[in-house]
Amino acid sequence: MLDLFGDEAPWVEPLAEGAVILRRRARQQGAALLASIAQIAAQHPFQHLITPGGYRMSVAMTNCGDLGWSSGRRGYHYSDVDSFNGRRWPAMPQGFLLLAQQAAQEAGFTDFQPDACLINRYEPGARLSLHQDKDEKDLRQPIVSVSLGLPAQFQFGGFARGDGVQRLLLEHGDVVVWGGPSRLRFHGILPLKPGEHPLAGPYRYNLTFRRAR
Ligand code: MD3
Ligand code: FE
Repeated sequence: MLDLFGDEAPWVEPLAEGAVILRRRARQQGAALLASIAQIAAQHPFQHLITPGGYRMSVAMTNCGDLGWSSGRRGYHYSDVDSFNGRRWPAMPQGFLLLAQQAAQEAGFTDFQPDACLINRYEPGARLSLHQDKDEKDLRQPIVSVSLGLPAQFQFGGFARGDGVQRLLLEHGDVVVWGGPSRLRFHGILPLKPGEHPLAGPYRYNLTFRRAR
């Protein structure tokens, strides 16, 4: 049934060892999460980072929490200040933290204490090429991702760049917990198709909660 009010019950889809999709898990909080994102971005604007190789990323990013992820001449790193304005990242909103901890718990990861939340914004055509997330100190800690706004095709690969990839659609409110062996799988996002989302307009947003140190 068409879910205009976001009150359809979420459901669980196991994806791979250590990886679980909590479909629509964050739907009821979608508007509140987007409002918090707007507040964060008003102080720490979304920016298109320049990769160490000199390319401008098509995805725009900002962060909240004790640490934020960014790139610079030294490569990718976590930093306690935003290089755009030299100020500390805003605190993680209570609703963000609670959602991330509850989702981790539901996937079997107790005691997840994220200290970083990377916020990605995709505009039509924006993509994220296959990569691994391994800048965090303790790779036994999971990553929790929350998708909002326009849907995107997600690529879930293996442990080497050349391994085959599985494709799946991530939609508004979908939460995924990536832990165990899945923590080091290659993954990416195919170019976003243009559209208009009732709450997010022409964008897709993705929150990733991490324990960076
Ligand atoms: C699988 N973000 O920020 S979220 C990233 O939709 C990132 O913006 C994508 O990859 C996005 O690093 C994908 C899903 C995701 C996040 C982290 C993972 C999948 C993951 C870490 C390990 C394995
Ligand atoms: Fe990633």
